[in-house]
Amino acid sequence: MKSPGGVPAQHQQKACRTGLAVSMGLMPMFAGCSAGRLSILDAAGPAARNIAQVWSVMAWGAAAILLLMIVLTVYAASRTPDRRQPAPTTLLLIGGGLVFPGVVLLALLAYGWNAGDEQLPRRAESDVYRVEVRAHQWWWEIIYPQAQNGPLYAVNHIHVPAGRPVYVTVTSVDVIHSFWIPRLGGKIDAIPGRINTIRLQAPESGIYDGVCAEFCGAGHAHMPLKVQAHDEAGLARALARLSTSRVVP
Ligand SMILES: [Cu+2]
Repeated sequence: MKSPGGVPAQHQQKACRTGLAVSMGLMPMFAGCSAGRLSILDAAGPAARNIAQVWSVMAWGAAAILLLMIVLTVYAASRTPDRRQPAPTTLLLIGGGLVFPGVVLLALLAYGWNAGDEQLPRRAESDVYRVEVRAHQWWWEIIYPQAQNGPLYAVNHIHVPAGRPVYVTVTSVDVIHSFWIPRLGGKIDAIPGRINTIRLQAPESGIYDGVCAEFCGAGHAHMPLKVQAHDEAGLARALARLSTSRVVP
């Protein structure tokens, strides 16, 4: 039996069943995205919120374009070809192949550019808390250069004030790593011989987990780190427990 468009009905039913099965298979995957200690969609700071918004815009935009493509494909597959009226191929190629993706990508570039700026230090920003991070295979050396009685040192655990911008300067002593606290902001590469800075802000006291986001050798999966945000008194107590000389794990 054929549908009015000439496509066998059993083929259409099979395509629908396949689409439904794929959609249902993907649902549990997306359900796991919304919360969790390393989820970018459970954003806590302003920089991470911007990234989550870009993700949402891209995801819903891509879904809308995919839906449009499916509708056009079904229409093209089901219509009866009219040999007297050739398809407007030039219009389709220029409109669908150049203008449409060009407009979409330019709009996305402009939107994403702003979100990227949120991750970077700002000119003339005061009341900034500074921390230095040196990546090693496979641990993070934390240095507090502004501590009252000289620098303080720690391993894999960063203490910061809640509600204040924190500038984290990141470098590496061996290979390229990537510093990433997903709930507070984006990734920044730790590159030997270079210093990169990322601006983070924790809205309230608590622990925000991080990882190395760049494969850096056999121990890559075992170099987690934590950012712990405190109120003023809590931060002073935490810093008082740190070492005044370099430490290793
Ligand atoms: Cu790594």
